[in-house]
Amino acid sequence: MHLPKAELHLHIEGTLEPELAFELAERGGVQLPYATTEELRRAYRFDDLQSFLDLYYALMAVLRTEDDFDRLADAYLARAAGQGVRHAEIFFDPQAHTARGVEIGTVVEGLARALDRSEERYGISTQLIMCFLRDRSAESALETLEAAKPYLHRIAAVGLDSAEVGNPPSKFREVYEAAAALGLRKVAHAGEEGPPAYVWEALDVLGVERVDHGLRSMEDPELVERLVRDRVPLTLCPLSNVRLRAVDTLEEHPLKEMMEAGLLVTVNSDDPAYFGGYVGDTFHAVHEALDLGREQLREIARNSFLAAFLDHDEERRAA
Ligand code: ES4
Ligand code: ZN
Repeated sequence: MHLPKAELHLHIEGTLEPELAFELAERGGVQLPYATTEELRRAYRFDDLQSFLDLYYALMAVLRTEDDFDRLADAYLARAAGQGVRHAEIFFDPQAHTARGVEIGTVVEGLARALDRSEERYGISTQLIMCFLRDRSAESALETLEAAKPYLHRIAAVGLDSAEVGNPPSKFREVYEAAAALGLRKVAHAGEEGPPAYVWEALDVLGVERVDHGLRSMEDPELVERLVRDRVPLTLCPLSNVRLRAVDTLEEHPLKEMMEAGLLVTVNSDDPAYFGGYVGDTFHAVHEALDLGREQLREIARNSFLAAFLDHDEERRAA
C-alpha cells in the first residue's frame, strides 16, 4: 500500500513516457530521431544534468497543442493516483515551449484542462509552479513573467530550473521580486549540482520558501543549521540524483543523514519518465536502499503535506 503523500518536485515535461512521445509525434507529424520506443529508452543514460537536459528539451518537440499538454498531465495524474499522491505541485517550463513557437496560453490552458478534472477523476488536488530556465537570461525570465500575466490565477508559484552551475540564483533577483509583488510564492532548484552558496542565495537573495533538491547543503554545517532553524523544506529526488550522477549509488544518498540532522525533507520523482520511477516507486527504493523504517517513511510523507502550498482545509482533506 502506498502512503498518502504530496508530490512537490515534478516537472510535467519529465513525465513524457516514450509511448506517449511516439503517439503525439505521429499525430502531430513530428519526426523523432529514434525509430522505436526501445531505441528511445536506450538513450536514457546520462552522465550529468546537462546530458539529460539535452534529451528532455529535444523530446518536447512533440508537445504542440492544448490537447498534447492535457494528455501529458492526465497521464501523470493517473499514474500518481496509483502511487498514493493526493496533492501535486507541478512544475512547467514555459520558455522551453515559447522558444519553439508554442504560446504560453496553449501550455497553461492545456495543463489546466487536465488539472481541472484531477480532483474528481483521481482525487488529487493540484497547483502549477512556473519555472524560469536559469541558463537563459534574466530578461527572458522577465518577459516570461509578463507573458504569464493573463494566467496568474492558475499559477501558485515561480521556480528556477535547468543547468545550475554558472547560473546562480542571484541572476534572477529582479524577476523573483516582481513575481512576489504579483502574489506568487517562490521556490528554486539549488544545490543539485551547484554549491551550498547557491542554496544561501536562493534563501537570502530570492527569498524562497522551499529549496528544490538542496542536496549539497550537507557540505555546509552553518547552512544546515539555518535550514533546520527556519524549517525550510527540501524537495529531494533520490532517483534523479543517482541517474544524473550527483550521488554514485542510492545506498550512498544522504537522505537519512539529512533527516537525522533535523532537516524537513520530502521525497519526489523529478522527471519520472526518465529516472526510473514515480514517487511511490521512489519511496519503495529508498526504503530498501537506505533501510528506512515505516516511521521514517511516514515522517517523509507527513513532511510533504507540511511543505505543500496548501491551506489547512485542503491539507485535512488530502491527508
Ligand atoms: C530538471 Cl533534474 C532537473 N534539474 C534541473 N532542471 C530540470 N528540469 C527538469 N529536470
Ligand atoms: Zn527538478
